[in-house]
Order: sequence, then C-alpha cells, then structure tokens
Amino acid sequence: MENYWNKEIECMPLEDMKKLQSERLVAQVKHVYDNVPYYKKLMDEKGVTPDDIKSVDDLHKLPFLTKADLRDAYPYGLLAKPLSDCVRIQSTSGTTGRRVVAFYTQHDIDLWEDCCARAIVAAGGTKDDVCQVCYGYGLFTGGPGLNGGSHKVGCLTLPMSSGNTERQIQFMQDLGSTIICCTPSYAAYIGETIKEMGISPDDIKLKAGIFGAEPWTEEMRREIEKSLGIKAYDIYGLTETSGPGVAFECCEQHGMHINEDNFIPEIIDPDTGEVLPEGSKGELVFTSITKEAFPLLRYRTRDICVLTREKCSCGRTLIRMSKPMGRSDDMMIIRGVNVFPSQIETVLIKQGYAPNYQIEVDRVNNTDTLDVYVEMSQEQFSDQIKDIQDKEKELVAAITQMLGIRPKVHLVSPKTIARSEGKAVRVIDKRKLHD
Ligand code: DLL
Repeated sequence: MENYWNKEIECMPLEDMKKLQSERLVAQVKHVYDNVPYYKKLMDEKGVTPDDIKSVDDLHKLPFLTKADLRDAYPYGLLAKPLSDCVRIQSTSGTTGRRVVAFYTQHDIDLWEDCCARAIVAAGGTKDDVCQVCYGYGLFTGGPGLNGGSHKVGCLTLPMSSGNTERQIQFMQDLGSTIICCTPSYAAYIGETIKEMGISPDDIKLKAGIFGAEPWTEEMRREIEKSLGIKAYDIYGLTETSGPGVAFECCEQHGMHINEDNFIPEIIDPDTGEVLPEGSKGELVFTSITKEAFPLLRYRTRDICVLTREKCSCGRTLIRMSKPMGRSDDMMIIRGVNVFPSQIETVLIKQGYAPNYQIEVDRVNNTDTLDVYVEMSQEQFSDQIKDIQDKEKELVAAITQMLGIRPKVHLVSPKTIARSEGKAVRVIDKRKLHD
C-alpha cells in the first residue's frame, strides 16, 4: 500500500503538471526580473525578457546560474523579496569557498516542509510514528527540513541533531523511534554502534530511514538496512533550492521522485550547456518556480545523474532522478581516468568490508597516485602479515577491474578511520594542495 502526502500533485497527469509548471514559471521569471537586478542583468545580456518565456518549453532560453554567481551576489544580491518579509536563513558549511546563504519567507518554509512531509509519508510515515531526526540542526538544512516535515505529518518528532551516538540509541530504545533521518554514513555508524552495544535490530522499533545529503551506493543501502532492520530511503536536496526534499524515494527504491510542482529539472552537458534528452547522463539543473525569497532559475547543481519518466508502480507521476554519482567536482581524474568514490565503495562493500574507507590522491614525479585506506573489522583483522597482504591483493585486483587503473590498498586496523556524524569526507586530494 502506497501513501501520499498530496496525491493530487504527486499523481498528477503529465499534461496538467506541465500546465502548472508553465504558469508558475512565467510568474516566477517576471518576479525575478522585476525584483533582482542581478538576474535582470543576466537576462539582458542573453537578450531574453520575461515576455519570451511563455511555457516550460521556453526554459532553455534563460541563462544558467552557477555557484560563482551565488558567490558574486553574496549575501543579498539574489534576494527577490524585501528582507523584512524573510523569516529564516540556512547556509552551507562553506568548506569549498564562500558559504551559500539561502533566504526564506514563511511561505518558502511551508513549501519546503511540505516537500519533506511527502518524503516521510512515502517512507511509510504517519502521525503514529516517532521520527528521530539526527541530521545536524542549525545552519545546515538537514535537521530543520526533516524536523518541519515530521511536524507536518504529525509524527512525534525527536530533534536529536547529530552526534552523541550512544544517547541516540538510548532515545531510540526508550521512546520507540520508528523512523530515523540522518546521513547514510551516520546511519552506518549507528548500525555499527548498536551491534557493539550487543543490541539486535529486533530490539529496536525502527522501520524506515530517510538518508541523504551525500552520495551512497546500493551496496551501502543494503548494509544499513541489515544493520538497523529497516527499509532505507534516499532523499536529495541542496541548500540553494531550499534543502532536503527536492526529491525523495518511494517504496520502489528505484530513483527519487522530484517535486516538480516546485522544481523543474533539466539535464545538461556540463561542458557545452546543451540540454540533453531524457535518459541521458549529465548535470542536473533546477529552476525553482514557487520560492519567493531566493528563487534560482536554471541553477547548475554540478550533480551528475539521469532523469526518467518511466512509469513507477507507486503511482506517482513525478519524474525520477537516479542517485547522483557525486558532484561533477567530486569526480577525480586520475592518470586520465574518471573515478568516482562511489565506484570504490561498491567494490569494498561487495568484498565484505564496512563503508569505513578513505581515498588519498597525490602526484609524485608527475604521476598520479591513488591510495585506498580500508578498515578491517575485528573479524577481518589478522596478525599474520601474509593474510593481510593477500586480502590487499584481492582488493587491488577488484578495484583495478572496476576503475581500469591500479590503486595501492592499505588495510588498516579496526577503528582507525574516523566515523562521520554528518557528511563523510571520503577523499583527500593532495594534488590540490600542490597546485
Ligand atoms: O545536503 C541538503 C540535504 C540534507 C539533502 C539532508 C538530503 C538530506 P547541501 O549541504 O547544500 O544540502 O549539499 C547539497 O549534497 O548538491 C549533492 O551533491 C549532495 N547530496 C544531497 N543529497 C544527496 C543524495 C544538503 N541523496 C549537495 N545523494 C548536493 C547524493 C546528495 N548526494
């Protein structure tokens, strides 16, 4: 049985959705052109006026907006409503340059929380559930977004934030949490800790998890599902487009439905900017058609994925996006070969390792080096050097087969790779330090 938060929208026939999107887009472009000089300038430079945009079919005429624009316009340059109408900001961690600050009116918050409510209901959530939110609270959008969605659904909401893992587990047991929301890497860590504490998945009441904010593989999904005894659902979003809830998984676990009544997706060729047909792999671009304070037109996410309108048996007609393989800037080019961390993760989990690993890339004597540090579990650990060398060789062969280039693999002792309570840092690219 599939439940919907807003059946009319989630199951809307395509024709009606296009009509709704077109009306909203036309109004949004006008709103932005009239109220944001930065956009007016971009559109004027491209020779487009709001009159040129009559339906979604005209979307491609608009200029792209990039993260560099957000930095240029920081902090108020893209604001489309008076500051006095805004009630909240959220922000990115700013680890890769100047942070992004997103503004919200109360209307924007309502729509955002509504999107998160759709995700919770699609994961089986109802007002009878106890929803433990262990995404970070504060400037990060994860905690506040899922917290708001959980309230809307009427779940008993546990605003835990991340960290203090034993306390998380204590609350989970004492209050009978049925849904957990956090990053997949933190979910894996909670699963590992539960096991260490001698608690079986049968001793907790969790039934579903809503995990996102970072790339994770199908293999990791199955591991988490096993360790927590749940069904694990993916959720996607970014601060620039409000936060989590831009897209969410249904019971089919086969791609995330995009809330396209609020966000129109496109896939483009990241090099040429050309719009690609459905089914092509490329960079995901979003236009937010309902946001008032911080609407972004044709925002380049740098996330690489595929869109499909293939029918989904959950009944939703909302277009689906595949799991992003990581940002285009997460992709490493090592000795001329494109490498995503997720490819390495797939191999490691298939070979029976937990997702505790770190990838180090460097350049020595003008040649790229790839070192993969993989943690052994207590059972995998051995004091026989030969055993460990054999296991390393196996991993080298499996990774070489996946990537087409040969890494160095270092099996390290249990508990030596730092666990993540938020977004895991999987890659250290030392080449960037030399450049
Ligand atoms: O991570 C929003 C969020 C919070 C999403 C909680 C889901 C759950 P940012 O910190 O701005 O926002 O980072 C956005 O994270 O462009 C993707 O590269 C990545 N990302 C988000 N969700 C997923 C996902 C939040 N499900 C960036 N799978 C995005 C893979 C994801 N990558």
